[in-house]
Amino acid sequence: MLQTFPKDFLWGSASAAYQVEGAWDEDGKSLSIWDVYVQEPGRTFKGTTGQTAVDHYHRYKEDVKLMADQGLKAYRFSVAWTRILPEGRGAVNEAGIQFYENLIDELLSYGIEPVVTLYHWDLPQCLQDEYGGWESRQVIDDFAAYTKVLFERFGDKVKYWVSLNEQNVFMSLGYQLAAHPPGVTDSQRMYRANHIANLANATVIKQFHDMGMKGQIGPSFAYSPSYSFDALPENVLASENAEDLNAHFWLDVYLLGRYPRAILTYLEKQGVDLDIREGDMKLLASAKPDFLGINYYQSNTIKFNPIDGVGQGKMNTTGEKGSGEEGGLPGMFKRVANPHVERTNWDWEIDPTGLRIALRRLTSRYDVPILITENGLGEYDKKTEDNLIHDDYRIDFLQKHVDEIEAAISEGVRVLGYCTWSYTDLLSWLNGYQKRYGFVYVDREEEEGGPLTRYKKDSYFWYKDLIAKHS
Ligand code: BGP
Repeated sequence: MLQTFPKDFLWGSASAAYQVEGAWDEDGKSLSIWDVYVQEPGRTFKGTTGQTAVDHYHRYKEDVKLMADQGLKAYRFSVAWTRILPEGRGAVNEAGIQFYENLIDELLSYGIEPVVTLYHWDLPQCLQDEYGGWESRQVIDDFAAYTKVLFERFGDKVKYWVSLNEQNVFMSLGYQLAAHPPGVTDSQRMYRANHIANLANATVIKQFHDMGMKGQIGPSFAYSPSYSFDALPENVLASENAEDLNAHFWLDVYLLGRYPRAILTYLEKQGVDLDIREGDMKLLASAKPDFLGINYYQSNTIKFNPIDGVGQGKMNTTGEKGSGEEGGLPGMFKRVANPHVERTNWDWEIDPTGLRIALRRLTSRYDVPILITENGLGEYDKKTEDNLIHDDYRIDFLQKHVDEIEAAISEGVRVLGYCTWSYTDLLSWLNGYQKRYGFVYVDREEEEGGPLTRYKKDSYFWYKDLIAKHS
């Protein structure tokens, strides 16, 4: 019999603090590395910031009411470390706790399950200044102390916790490609900081289990399965390289407690030293996530890349279709356009089957329950004069992904839930406000200001019907 979505499936949607909250300097919050980074000229599309974002901090009740009316079962959001511990460690800011307590209570009053992300990229700037943030092992203790506060304060109300959001993205973009803070291009520093982030992630998962918390915890990972462009053996080998370096390098650590051997060997040949110290591997092996969160947007099609081949290509952050470039790692692989799929205006490949492939691969390799923590379509949306938003392209995108999840479930994959990205429109880190993802349209332009009024898109009603059908 075809298995379908279980009755307790978490039909959800997601956001992150910096992208929705605004109130960047209110109620005792200190600055995060993103608050500072966006102020440097040329860092983001048209200099957009999250200073006001979509003002969720002040409008959370209205947003939760929209969720409740839609029948949403789960809402994934992140906590801003800078609201809880403005000095990065030490004294707790009760106003910060109060905001999240209110949000959690509001969700629970409508029967919506809170899914709390501990870290979605907004490290306190003071820790960056004091010891270089993720480049110092001091961050492990500080992250553990911050998360302990959250576990103690919200542990009786929150059952699902996400540890680090997309460590692969904030490390690569932060330390190799200089596209995220701290804006570094140094592979040695990236790999060392990444190892420290692995230790921090493991420490917090272990702490959660040692504290006897009732819920479940796991990291969320940006997974784009690699496909070989064709059957040319050197392209197939390049695709293995990409899968090992882009995915297993993180996922094996989370779920198997070790780094993939081929990548360790490769890094050694490159002269990269991860600075693995005594006890590190034991710690990594001792902290098993209860589930794996995956953020799926697209797949990666891979070809051989010679040693003098392409390096990092330009990202399309403007929404000008076709402006993104091929990119890769010389001697290892390069990413090329998949001729079989369509692309968005930001050149992201639309590949619903890739989600099923992702779920199948991860289940075969790790056999762990999976929570889809993000999946969605960033596009230009137009509001009509009578305040309607006909985002049929988004409905089509999401419906096809849901169908593939259902197929994967019927093939034995354990999926806990599906959080679309995103609930309301919000700030896209590098792409501004014009790249919209939400079920709920927010009336604002790139510049600060705008009425910030919420409008339900057609996709809002589509998801409402879908949830009702499966409840
Ligand atoms: C993920 C992030 C999200 C979100 C999403 C969409 O990598 O976890 O925070 O931003 O991607 O990406 P973008 O905003 O670049 O279109």
